[in-house]
Amino acid sequence: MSPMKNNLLLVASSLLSTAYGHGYLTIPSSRTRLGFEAGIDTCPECSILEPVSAWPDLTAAQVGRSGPCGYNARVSVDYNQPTDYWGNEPVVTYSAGDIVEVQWCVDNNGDHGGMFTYGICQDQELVDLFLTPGYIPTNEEKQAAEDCFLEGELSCTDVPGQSCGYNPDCTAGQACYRNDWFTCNAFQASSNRGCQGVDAAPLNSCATTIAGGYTVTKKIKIPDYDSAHTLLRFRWNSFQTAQVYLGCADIAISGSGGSPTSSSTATSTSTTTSPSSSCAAATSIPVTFDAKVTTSWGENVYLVGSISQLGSWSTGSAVALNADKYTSSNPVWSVTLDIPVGTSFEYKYIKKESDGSVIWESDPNRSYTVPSGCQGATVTESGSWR
Ligand SMILES: *[C@@H]1O[C@H](CO)[C@@H](O)[C@H](O)[C@H]1NC(C)=O
Ligand SMILES: [Cu+2]
Repeated sequence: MSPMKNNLLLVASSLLSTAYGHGYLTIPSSRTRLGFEAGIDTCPECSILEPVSAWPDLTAAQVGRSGPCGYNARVSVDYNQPTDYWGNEPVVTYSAGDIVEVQWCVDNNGDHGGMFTYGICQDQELVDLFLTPGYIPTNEEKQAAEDCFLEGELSCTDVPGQSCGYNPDCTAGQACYRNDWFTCNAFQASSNRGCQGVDAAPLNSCATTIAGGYTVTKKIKIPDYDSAHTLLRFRWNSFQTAQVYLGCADIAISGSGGSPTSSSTATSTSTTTSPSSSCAAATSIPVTFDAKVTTSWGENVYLVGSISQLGSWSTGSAVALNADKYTSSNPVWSVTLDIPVGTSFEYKYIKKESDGSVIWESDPNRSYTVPSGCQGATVTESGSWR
């Protein structure tokens, strides 16, 4: 990056940091996303609670008018209340115990670092206040719900093998308790400040209105809870600015004992308008497989699995990963494959030795379902050799 461009970025981000865009929950479709797609919200990444003492005390900020679901002061939209465009029915049904992929979108000028978390409040009466058409919860009710969402925090580390460097699971002193951006460099760094995200997702892999967005994809574990209509709350405590960003998606959870095949895929229900009018649905999505595998010289890593693109379990047809990102401290092998949305498959990583022999990962098989998304969306599936 040239010094010139770097200076421009510095200026732009300092000017924009209080006024403009940051991030919002996109999968499952949040109320904010639906408001954006319905044309009601001109800046979905701009629902901001400020000023607050957001860092490092992650829970101290009172939510006030923002509530758990966000208030966008630029357009005076209160997402804590249902409208014709959101809040009347769930956008997705999960099963208790499911591990599902969720995603939010961060603006390229608003990557303020910090930590993000998801929560589900299991007090249905309280949540119902946010599902009642025509009713705006009081600030006290909003705070009570926020406290309940924080109590019902979905711990990042509940998902086996997930890397949790940006979630409040960790405490001061741990390596994950960090002050840098979600990007690969500290925001005080003089160069390479914007190298894109937790997932290394490309710019414009999701929609924002300021400088283009990139996705942040993680998995959450759905708690053992049953509700025909409740809320998934997303919260990002900014490090760089005294701000918190909040949003909710309307979801349903079929409790334990439900059919294990009831899916975790987004069965998007239509509301009064077509919420996806500004989002052309992708038929296939580039899925990046990042595998941490420490290898020695001459060893290579491959992906083999149950679909033809992954060699139908034949090691001779396995897909080679590349070591472009590999370092001794972060031994990542990677490959990106375009796979049709909704495809479910099982797979494993294998190592091929220089003498041609194959070393398999231990059981169980890994499994994956390609999520649905807008054209341009990307997802990353990260894992470590086992
Ligand atoms: C993994 O998948 C292969 C191929 O379908 C199957 O033979 C094997 O039993 C599976 N392993 C486990 C632990 O389920
Ligand atoms: Cu900002």
